[in-house]
Amino acid sequence: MSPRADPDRPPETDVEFDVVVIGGGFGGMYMLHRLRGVGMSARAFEVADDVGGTWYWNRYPGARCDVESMQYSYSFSEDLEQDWSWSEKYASQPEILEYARHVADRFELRRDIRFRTRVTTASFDERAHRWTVETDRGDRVTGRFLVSAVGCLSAANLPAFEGMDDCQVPILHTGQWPHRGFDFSGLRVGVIGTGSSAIQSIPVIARDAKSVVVFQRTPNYAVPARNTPMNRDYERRVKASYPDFRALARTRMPAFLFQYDKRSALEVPPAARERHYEDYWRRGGLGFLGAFSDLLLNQASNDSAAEFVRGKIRSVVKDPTVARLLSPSNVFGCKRLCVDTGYYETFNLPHVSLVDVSETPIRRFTETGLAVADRHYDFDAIVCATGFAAMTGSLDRIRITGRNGMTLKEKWKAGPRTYLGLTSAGFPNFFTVTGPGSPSVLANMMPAIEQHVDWITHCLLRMEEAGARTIEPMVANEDDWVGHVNDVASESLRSTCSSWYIGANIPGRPRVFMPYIGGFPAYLERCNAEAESGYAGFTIEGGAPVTPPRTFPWTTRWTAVTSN
Ligand code: N01
Repeated sequence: MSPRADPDRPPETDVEFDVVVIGGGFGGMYMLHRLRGVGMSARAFEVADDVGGTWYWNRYPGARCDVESMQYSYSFSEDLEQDWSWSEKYASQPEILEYARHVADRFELRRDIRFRTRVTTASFDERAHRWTVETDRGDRVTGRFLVSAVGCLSAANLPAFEGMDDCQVPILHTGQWPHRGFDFSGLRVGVIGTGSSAIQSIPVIARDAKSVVVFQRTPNYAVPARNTPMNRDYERRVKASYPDFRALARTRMPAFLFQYDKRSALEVPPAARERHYEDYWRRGGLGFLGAFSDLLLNQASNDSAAEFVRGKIRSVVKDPTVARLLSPSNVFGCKRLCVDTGYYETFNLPHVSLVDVSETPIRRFTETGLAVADRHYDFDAIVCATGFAAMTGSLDRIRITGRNGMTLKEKWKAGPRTYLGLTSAGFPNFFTVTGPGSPSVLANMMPAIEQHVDWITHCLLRMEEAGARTIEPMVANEDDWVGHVNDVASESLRSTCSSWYIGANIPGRPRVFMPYIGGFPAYLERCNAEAESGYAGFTIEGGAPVTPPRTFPWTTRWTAVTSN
């Protein structure tokens, strides 16, 4: 019987591991694989009943990755890279989940994962120098090291609307979609939100539904995906030189390849600039942000791109009032740029309408629908595409206690404080994969995950070799890093709006730009330098001096760890 099919497994108590891993998404899976490769014992816990993380939960109609399939995949195994074949330029959620399952099968990862299990507490025992981890299934295990791979967009944000509990209409959240699917045929559907999840799902829901009413608080910019079936010739060419292709991608700010123009938008005359935007629009995808180098740095440049996209919205949406409502006025790309397939066109359909709730918010849920201002909307289903408590939401749900009884939540109450987005002072032997303060959501997640996991694995090996007990960052270095993360954020127009990047979507959260916006290459160099210095930015207790890894540099292609 596979571990995931065992709902009645007995709790594990008093079992010791080298490493306890939280999460069975792409981060947790690769962490397990690496640890196994270097002979360290590990136990991973995962809430879901299978691997896949974000791609396990986000099963809403139209869910799809907006990083190209050939780049949104693991690079650690050449055989895997060569064997797996994507069917489309941008993979759909079912296909990515299938890929995750394939990886789990291929590397036999499930045997070290306990599914349907939520980690509730993790406490560092300062005398034993070990983490004790407890779960909602009664497990109590210990690890010398604790690695969080809980994901950045995993804690669903379901706003507490009044009357929700009494609502008789099915309420769905895009990030917690029912696994049996949901049939919208002939139904009156309300959708709350107009972020990426809504923009992907609305056109698909509208195909079946009798009517769709979209409640929009803030319009978002969306560029066309231009998804196509996989071009097999392109696939062959990439596979013929995959290592070079990946290495090149790692030299780019977001760790994926796209056409990037080094000029400022302002140095190009208006007519030529318009043609240039047209060209990028025709290509589609997130690469639109690469049309000029200063779109996120210079307000006037940004305005030119914003106006171009608003012009596109006006040219597609027939009703001028609806077009105006759908047109954002804020900084282009400040909130995460959305990638769509037929989103704006959907508002030309007679059974799709848009309700502006920016001035008059949704007042309450009722038994049969929603009340906004003095109007009531009857629905057969309500979709909340209302996003996530991003970056720290999943960690906040676990009581993580470090030195002197300090919890991580308490330490981070004014905003996350990490060194390199990997570690946090006062929490020895604790690592976060794609945590706040790392490029994470601003980068292609797959290389971001691989780089973190490899860095952590190298570090653990060096610790083992030196016989060291604990490692944690020095407060001064953490303060410097937090300052640097803030400084680079303040140079970008991305820090200027109420986005989930700064926690603004959740009432009461501190407003701090959480991901590292300095780019993947600069970040990689910093992490390399830290390791090459023998982890000079850390306090390491016990054992001989910890030596740098032997397999550097990782400048363009870090070396996989298979032995020490
Ligand atoms: O969530 P969001 P998402 N009343 O936070 C609205 C990734 N992702 O799930 O902007 C009314 O972006 C809210 O309004 P406002 C990607 O990184 C990737 O769509 O706060 N409305 C907003 O419109 C993405 O950025 C893909 O004013 C309320 C919406 O709900 C991230 O996940 C696909 C409200 C939430 O938008 C999150 O995207 C999907 C309220 N009380 C997701 N509360 C890819 O393509 C919230 N809203 C790879």
